[in-house]
Amino acid sequence: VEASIPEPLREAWRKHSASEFTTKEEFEREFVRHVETTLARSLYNCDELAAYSGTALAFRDRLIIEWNKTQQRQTFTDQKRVYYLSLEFLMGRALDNAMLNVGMKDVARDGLADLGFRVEDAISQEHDAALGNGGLGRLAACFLDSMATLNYPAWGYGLRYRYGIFKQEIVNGYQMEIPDYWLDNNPWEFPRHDITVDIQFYGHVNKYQDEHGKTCHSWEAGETVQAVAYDVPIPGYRTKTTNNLRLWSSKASSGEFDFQKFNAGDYESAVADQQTAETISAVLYPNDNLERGKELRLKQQYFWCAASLYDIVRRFKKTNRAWSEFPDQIAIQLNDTHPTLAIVELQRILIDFEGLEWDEAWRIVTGTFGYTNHTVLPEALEKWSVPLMQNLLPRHLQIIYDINLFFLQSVEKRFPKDRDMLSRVSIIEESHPKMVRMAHIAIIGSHKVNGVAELHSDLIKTTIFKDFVEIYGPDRFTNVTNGITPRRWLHQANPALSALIAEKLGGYDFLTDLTLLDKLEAFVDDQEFRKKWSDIKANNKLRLARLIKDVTGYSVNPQSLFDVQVKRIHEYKRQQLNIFGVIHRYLKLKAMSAEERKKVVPRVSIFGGKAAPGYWMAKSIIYLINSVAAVVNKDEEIGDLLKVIFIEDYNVSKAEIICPASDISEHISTAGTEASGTSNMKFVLNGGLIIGTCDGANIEITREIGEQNIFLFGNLAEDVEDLRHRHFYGGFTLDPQLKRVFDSIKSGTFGDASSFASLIASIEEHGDYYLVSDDFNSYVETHEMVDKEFQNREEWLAKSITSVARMGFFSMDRVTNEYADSIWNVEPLNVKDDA
Ligand code: OX2
Repeated sequence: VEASIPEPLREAWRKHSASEFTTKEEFEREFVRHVETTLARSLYNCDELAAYSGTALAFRDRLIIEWNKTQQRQTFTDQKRVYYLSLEFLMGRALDNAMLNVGMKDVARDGLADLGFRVEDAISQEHDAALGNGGLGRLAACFLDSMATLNYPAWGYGLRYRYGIFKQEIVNGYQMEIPDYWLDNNPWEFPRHDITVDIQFYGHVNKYQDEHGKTCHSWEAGETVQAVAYDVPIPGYRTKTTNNLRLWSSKASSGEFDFQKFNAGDYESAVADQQTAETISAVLYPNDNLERGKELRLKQQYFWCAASLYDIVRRFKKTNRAWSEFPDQIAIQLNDTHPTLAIVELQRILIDFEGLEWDEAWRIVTGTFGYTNHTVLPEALEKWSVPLMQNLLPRHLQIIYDINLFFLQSVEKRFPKDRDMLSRVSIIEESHPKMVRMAHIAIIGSHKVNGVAELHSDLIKTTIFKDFVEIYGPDRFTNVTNGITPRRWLHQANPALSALIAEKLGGYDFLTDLTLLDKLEAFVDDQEFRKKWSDIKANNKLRLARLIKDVTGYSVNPQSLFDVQVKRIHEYKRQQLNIFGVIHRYLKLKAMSAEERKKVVPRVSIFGGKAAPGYWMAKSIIYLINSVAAVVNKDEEIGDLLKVIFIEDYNVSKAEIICPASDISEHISTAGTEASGTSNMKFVLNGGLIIGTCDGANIEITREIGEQNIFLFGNLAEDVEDLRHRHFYGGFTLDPQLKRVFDSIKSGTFGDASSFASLIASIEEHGDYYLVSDDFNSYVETHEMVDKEFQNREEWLAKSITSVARMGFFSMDRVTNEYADSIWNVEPLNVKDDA
């Protein structure tokens, strides 16, 4: 490629090629240039938002220079690449991360100070990029950080939603949803108006014979929409690698903006078509662990899969390789079943357009894809109705039926006459209407299926995917326990702790090799170190107390035990168990004498998280938390002994303040329901202890840090089925302490009891599916132990330090390397300094 450009031309380009600022002066020059020209502002009207934008633009220039070089390097070396397909990328803010990853935060801080700004103020102007619901989307973001840091040639593909996850406001205790229009002032994306793909929907399939008599299919579209690429640079930490996140935006395809209508004077309806096309990428569906089968959601999925595959295939074809080499060049990872249509789309491209035979095409497809499962909850498993799919994607449905036919024929051969097995594993569920089971396509069309924590990976093999283990053998199924990026979740969120660790370990290498943290154990008894450690926690608690004051108006005593549960509100995550526990504590406090109260450890119970807008029970839980807060927080008799806080609009940037400030955090899902959890890791990595059930990654955290350093309680996953059965057939007895809690709610202590009736009924009357009553006693007792142990500050501190020292396993870098070795078969790219 290079040789095709004449030397003088290359020379001219080289001479004027953009260069990166490296000094404070250069940064200031770039900053002022952007403020004055790009933003058309001046010294006199440069406010904090403009200071943010100017800084962001200066850093963006740096990133894009490295981005260009990285893309060239990856094209020239022509190694196998990874494509990570995720409908969600919960990125949070980019500026702080970019500054830290390129190692220029101090330069920016000093430069901004010269110009009259504080770097923290500039950083806090940025709007979170919140293109995700919770853990699944944040995991995708951590992947991007790790893949770039480890120099993997990797791209993310997603949707460029105009509206991210809604903003949550609490009004009179209730959740209100405000649209999150986040794209104004977003300097981090590069529109690629030249990279577009026409995506078709609806219509019908023509069958015909080609000149060799072979039966062929062509899909005549009923509607065409255009996908436009927007690129977001992803800088690695301390490396030149800057990878790409490509997000697709929808608009009317150029042919579609109907000039006939326009010429006929029907301008309004021509514009209306345009708007219809744009709705495809308009909004992120705000459900976590729930699928609702909406047509627009299926349109989003196909739009994004088809555009991404077109792009991937186009890039592959430029290399002029044989199709059989496709899986040696490309690995595609499916983040849950949301991108499953990519499997069908690749098969369609290979047989309908490239003329491959079915078997050859299918070998390529299965060699390319890997599928990550994130849940066993039945309500989250995707199914699409056959009539819906027939209408929207007629050719894909035919291919799905063919995949199913060949698959079932092979199963039939191995398990002759096992009709039940055939109907269980069929892609098509024989219901009314018939449904397409996306997880079955994902398993059949991938060479590896993985769960996200050991217990979860065992559960999928023994429950929902048991038959497939029999069919394919255990090797198709594997576990890769989740992790988190220490760059954002330690270095960025907790700079003081990161600096203290660096001081002890002689530098920041632990940020790229988190197992080095184990060297901290040698300092557990070092008094000076312990003092600094506990001062840092105290400061982080102060920082959170200020945030609490800002967003709720409540003042909390930073000396109290900070007890935090922040995550999506969901019955299986059991925020109801937590708030019932808080009520129990309140009732106990009320019954105490003044003398007894003196011995009580003051506590702040902190909640945060969004409920899906249509999830009534989750919204009732939020309302109960706020109703309890309203009563408890103004009870003068109780004062600082108990405060209840709901932090509205929990998001990534708030998590960065909350995680470093916990004494204890709660990960208390019904055993067997939380696939992994990742905030548990963030809290422990920041020196907080956790209270949790034997669920998801809590189990492996316990294995790593030792059971003396974690507060475990509750029933085990293996007992859950039995208990549920007993609730229905053996009669149900409510835990007596929980009964007292319910009695106080029913008597109106926290306002109109009818608001909480369904919450209580789900436990008392409807079988207590999530085992709140079964676990209540153990939960309450464990909290009493927490209170006791918190009073022994020295012991507590030792636990905190020891736990952090043992968290190396949960680095996202370990996770990424495991995927690379056991699923993708890709190598990192060697990044030379001169490249
Ligand atoms: C979440 C899971 O609920 C959580 O346990 C896990 O840590 C996270 O994914 C990342 O693996 N939607 N969100 C999830 O699963 C689904 C489906």
